[in-house]
Amino acid sequence: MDNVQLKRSLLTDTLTDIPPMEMDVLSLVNDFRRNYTHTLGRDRHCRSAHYAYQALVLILRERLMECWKQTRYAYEKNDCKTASYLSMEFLIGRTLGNAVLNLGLQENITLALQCLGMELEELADSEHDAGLGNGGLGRLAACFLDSCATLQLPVTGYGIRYDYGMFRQLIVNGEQVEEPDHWLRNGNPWEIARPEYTQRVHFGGRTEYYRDKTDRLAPRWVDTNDVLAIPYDIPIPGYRNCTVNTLRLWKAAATDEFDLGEFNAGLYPESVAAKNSAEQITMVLYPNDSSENGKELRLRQQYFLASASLQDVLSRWVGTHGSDFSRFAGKNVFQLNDTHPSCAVAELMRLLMDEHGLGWEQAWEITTATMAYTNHTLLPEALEKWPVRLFRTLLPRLLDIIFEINARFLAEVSRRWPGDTGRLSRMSLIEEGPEPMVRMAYLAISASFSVNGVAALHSRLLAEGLFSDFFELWPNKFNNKTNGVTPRRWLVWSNPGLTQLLDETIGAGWEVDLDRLREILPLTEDGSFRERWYRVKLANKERLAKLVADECGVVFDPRALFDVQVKRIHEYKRQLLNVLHVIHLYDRIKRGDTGDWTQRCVLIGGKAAPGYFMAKRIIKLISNVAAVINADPDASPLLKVAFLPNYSVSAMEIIAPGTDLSEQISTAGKEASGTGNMKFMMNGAITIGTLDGANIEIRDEVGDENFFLFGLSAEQVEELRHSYDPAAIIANDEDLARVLQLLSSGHFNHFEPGIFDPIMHAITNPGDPWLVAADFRSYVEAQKQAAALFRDREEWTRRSIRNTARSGFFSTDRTMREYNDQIWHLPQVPPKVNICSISG
Ligand code: 26W
Repeated sequence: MDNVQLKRSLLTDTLTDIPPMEMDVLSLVNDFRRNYTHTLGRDRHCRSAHYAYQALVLILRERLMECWKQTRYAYEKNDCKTASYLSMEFLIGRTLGNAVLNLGLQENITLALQCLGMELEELADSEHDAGLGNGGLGRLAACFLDSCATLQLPVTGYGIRYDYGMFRQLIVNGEQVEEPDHWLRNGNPWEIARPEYTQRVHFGGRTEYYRDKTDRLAPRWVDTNDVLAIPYDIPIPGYRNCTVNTLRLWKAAATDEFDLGEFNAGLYPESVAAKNSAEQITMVLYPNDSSENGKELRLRQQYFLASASLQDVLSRWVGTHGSDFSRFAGKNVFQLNDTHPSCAVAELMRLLMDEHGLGWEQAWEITTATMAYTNHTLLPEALEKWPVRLFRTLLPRLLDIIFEINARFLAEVSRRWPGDTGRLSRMSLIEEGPEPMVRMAYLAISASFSVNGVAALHSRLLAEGLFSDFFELWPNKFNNKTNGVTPRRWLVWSNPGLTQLLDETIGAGWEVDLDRLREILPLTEDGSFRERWYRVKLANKERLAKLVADECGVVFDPRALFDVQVKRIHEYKRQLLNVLHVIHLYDRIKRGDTGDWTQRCVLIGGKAAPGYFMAKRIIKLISNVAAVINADPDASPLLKVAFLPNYSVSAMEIIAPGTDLSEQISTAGKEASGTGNMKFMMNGAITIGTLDGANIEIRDEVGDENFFLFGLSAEQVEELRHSYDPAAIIANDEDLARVLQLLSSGHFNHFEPGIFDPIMHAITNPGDPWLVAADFRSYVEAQKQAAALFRDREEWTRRSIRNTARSGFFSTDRTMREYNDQIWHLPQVPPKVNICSISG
């Protein structure tokens, strides 16, 4: 191909006269049929819905293509500053519905499919989730991209194209069983391979010094094992605005080089087979979201992402600006999604110095003016550290650079605090000890001009606690950017009933100006509006009840209080506290304490990291408690419990609209932000929660009376740790004592003796970091208030309406404006108009 002279004039570059693709129903029908028969080669004998789905994707993709190109051209033409969002995870979920929505084609596609005897919802449902993330951090990245495209900001997402995403969770005999998620098996019609932008990533080898052109000794990385990084691009359409941004995911591939030794020895198949190890780099997403496990393959993944992405940006720079990097920092910014891509700090230094000939000072100036770091966790065990030893064998040249950064950094610290050796060892990028470690968060902080947390409390705790030494040194780097969620997916797409009601009430446009939802506030006093609101919620609860019946075999009554906790299973998120409350309700029923009862359906869902013993045992407890309660004829009319297997983005699209009560019950000071809390609020659920993460800001927005608050504050939690005495709490609380008695008596594990002993032990241990027993009483009281209020349908509905009405702040449009105004400083760049017929 290389030597074929393409006649540029025949390509579309210079032509603007490709007619925009038609959006009317007839054109959609015709294009669907053309794609189905001619592109996919299917006919009426084909019974698989998959090809209909594919044909639908193709007609949407065609309609995105011209906008995608024009968006790129507009960014190029303006030579504008761009941001690269580097993330090991993008939890996209499904793309079809979102594309239809953002293209403004919902009505016409629905009609076109009707003509063809199909339903949009059915085809959308047949799409496999792109589960390229663990939870909050990965989903946040996906919401950010949606908002950046909607705001027409030049932002590219860079990530990894894992062959296997987040595992599929089965529940067998109440326990989690993991199954691989081979989401690419039937191909991914949304991605476009771009092998022409392949990059080469080095591993192993050693640093060697040689004499450069100016006869200076210069380092270079030699004897490396190289891996190719092939980009696959996914379009990210903005909301009805012709902008289509890019998510670029890297796949690892072997180089064509052979180990000549083996090759000549006649070991041809063996030397080809050895290439497999290169391809393993992007094979699977690590399913841990709270503790790092120090696996070499994970570090390979991280460096692979950082190196390929930076090389991509640099080669584009050199292509347009040549080797002059003086304006590079003014035109580029890299946002590090946690420390996972923080090798990028040292890699940018290496590329600028070793590949582009810059000196240390200039390279450092560029690096520190372009790197920005977001922290997503306060848990110390989740802070990444890599053994120096591993770095030395895998990335020797990077280790040289990290040592040099550290030496210069420590010199700065000692200038500021002469003789303070304690501080030097606390702050060093290298943790000393029998196995010296590179502290990735410190590397990221030392090279970034911005360090942010993801909710107000979290950002404050970072500055006061985890990173206090760094805050003292560089207070101005630290800032807060409270998370959000995209209202297009989490309200417009997932809750069409409420969307219609809102459209009819305040008129369209609120989807991109979510503060406008406040306009419904006066209608809380309008009885007929409340009635419509209630009806929408009821219909959504019927939809959720169907999901629960299908997936769990448990029948939920839509008139009951739907009490939901879905998120990763972790001790700090305290699903255990939820179960203790459920057992308490069951105990009340068995005691006959059922006066003024509120019928309740409790739904819990989420995945446990495969190696996290306690989290898995908590799933087992939830399952067993559910089985006992649902099978008990006294209990089941009043209380139902279900564990939903395989919680995912597409499950949440049904769960959030159908929820009344949103459980956000983490130990205060542990949940960085939470974003599920925002999805629930937006869909009119009321939160029961602690003063943790973004709950605090949710309560500030919605008002105390529209939020069920309980539990210790972050300060009280730290205070109590010294004197925590769960035995005394249990002795003084008859309800809790009875619950724990039921739990330890084997009532929920008749044929599995002892299996819940570790849970009993955790709750009664004075060292329990999550203080489950401490918050039990106030949790039960808050739950009582919720139950009582639910019986007053009118008042509950008023508060539900207020939750949606005051959720505007939690749109990622607001979050992205803040990142842009305070960190990135990108211009808003619309593509050339009239090239496509997408408009509001
Ligand atoms: C190294 C293993 C590992 C992997 C992922 C450690 C930590 C993580 C993430 C930082 C965990 C995560 O997803 N954190 C969540 O980020 C969300 C988005 O900011 C927040 O809303 C959640 O509170 C936070 O738990």
